[in-house]
Amino acid sequence: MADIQWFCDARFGMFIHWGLYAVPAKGEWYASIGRVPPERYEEYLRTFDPVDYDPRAWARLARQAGMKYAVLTAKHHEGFCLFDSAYTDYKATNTPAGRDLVREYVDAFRAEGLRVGLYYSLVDWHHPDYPAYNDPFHPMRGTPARREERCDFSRYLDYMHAQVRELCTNYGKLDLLWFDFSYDGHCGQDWRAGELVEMVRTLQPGILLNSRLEASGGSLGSLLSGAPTPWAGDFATPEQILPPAPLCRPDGTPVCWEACQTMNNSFGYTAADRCFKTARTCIRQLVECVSKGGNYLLNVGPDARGNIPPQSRRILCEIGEWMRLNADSIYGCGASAIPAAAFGCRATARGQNLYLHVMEQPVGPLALTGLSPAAIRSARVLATGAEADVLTSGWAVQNYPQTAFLSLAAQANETLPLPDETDTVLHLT
Ligand code: H79
Repeated sequence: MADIQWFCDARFGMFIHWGLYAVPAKGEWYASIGRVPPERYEEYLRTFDPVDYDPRAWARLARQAGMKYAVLTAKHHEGFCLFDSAYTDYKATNTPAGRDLVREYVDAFRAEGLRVGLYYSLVDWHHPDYPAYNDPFHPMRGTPARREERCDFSRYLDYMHAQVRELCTNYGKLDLLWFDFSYDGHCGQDWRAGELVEMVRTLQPGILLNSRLEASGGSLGSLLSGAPTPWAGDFATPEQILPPAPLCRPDGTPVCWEACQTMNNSFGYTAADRCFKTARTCIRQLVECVSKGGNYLLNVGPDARGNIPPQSRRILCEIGEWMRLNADSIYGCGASAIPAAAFGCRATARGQNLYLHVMEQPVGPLALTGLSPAAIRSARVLATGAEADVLTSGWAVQNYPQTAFLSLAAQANETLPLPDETDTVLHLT
């Protein structure tokens, strides 16, 4: 049985997009957007030389940021494999790296105590048996080519299944497999998904699967329906969008989900994209996910030498500083009985613990509308332990008995610091 509890408790993971696309440095969709012919793209095999690849350093960075798991692109849409597959020459062993880069990642992240996941693209722009002509995304789309006559999708499926078998056999216990993605004519059983899932779950009992054997970033699949397919996966994967409320089935059962998000506007390393979010924005997105019962998979795109961009490292360090003081409001937490966003705060909860992420410095006391003062046993700033008093007198208290007013002033004249760079978390029990 898939053990989803660790995943829901973890809440925060690292997505790593790394492949040949790091060489042209224009993002992982470059082959498609630039309509780069395979012969030309293959030249990156000779120039992908990751001399700085240090997965242990990546893993430390992830751990120090407070991330509990990671997902690395073993193969992205370009078709290049970071692992030593027996079924293709288009792989890391045939680059100057000359070795299996997935194995080093798996070993390093395990050694740092993180759960290990692999991303595997169902889409493949390099394999000759992956149809191109009518595919809206394929680099060779629309090109009149004899290629299509020889193209046999069932042979591609054999290849794809064989590679997934390799990933599930050669790297010890995997915690998670992340397929990407389904679209017109390539969805569910078109991938022979039933057979694939059975194989994966046999080889890796307990592994978690995402939803994209039948879904994409913009669709969530049958996981949210009353009757999920056997290949619906264990968690939904909204991409570059956050659901407005917790996800659930028609009968109200919550559905696990994980939002993947970029730090700039690209997953794969993009030299020109310097449009990075602030750490505070990332923290707020993490908190928003948790407040709606979801996970946050934050992406890094290492360059072709194997370096995570300095902007990304900095964001992760800053998130780590916040997490060291506030992680209790993240791990094991989920949606609370009060709305995800209320009182100008975001609320996360774990059992009897309610965490209010104060996103705006209130004018005077913080008014918790609908939360009776008697219901609050204790209110403290999570990071410092400083007490926040529940007001017991004054016109507001007299006129709004069903509203608790939290004074953020520890003593009469001393306002608790609510720093500008990060949100303050109030811990209520
Ligand atoms: O691996 C990351 C993306 O490359 C991949 N999923 C995440 C995890 C992904 N596959 N498909 N999509 C994302 C959605 C496709 C969006 C597109 Fe486009 C819109 C393809 C063409 C137009 C994005 C924007 C890519 C090119 C322009």
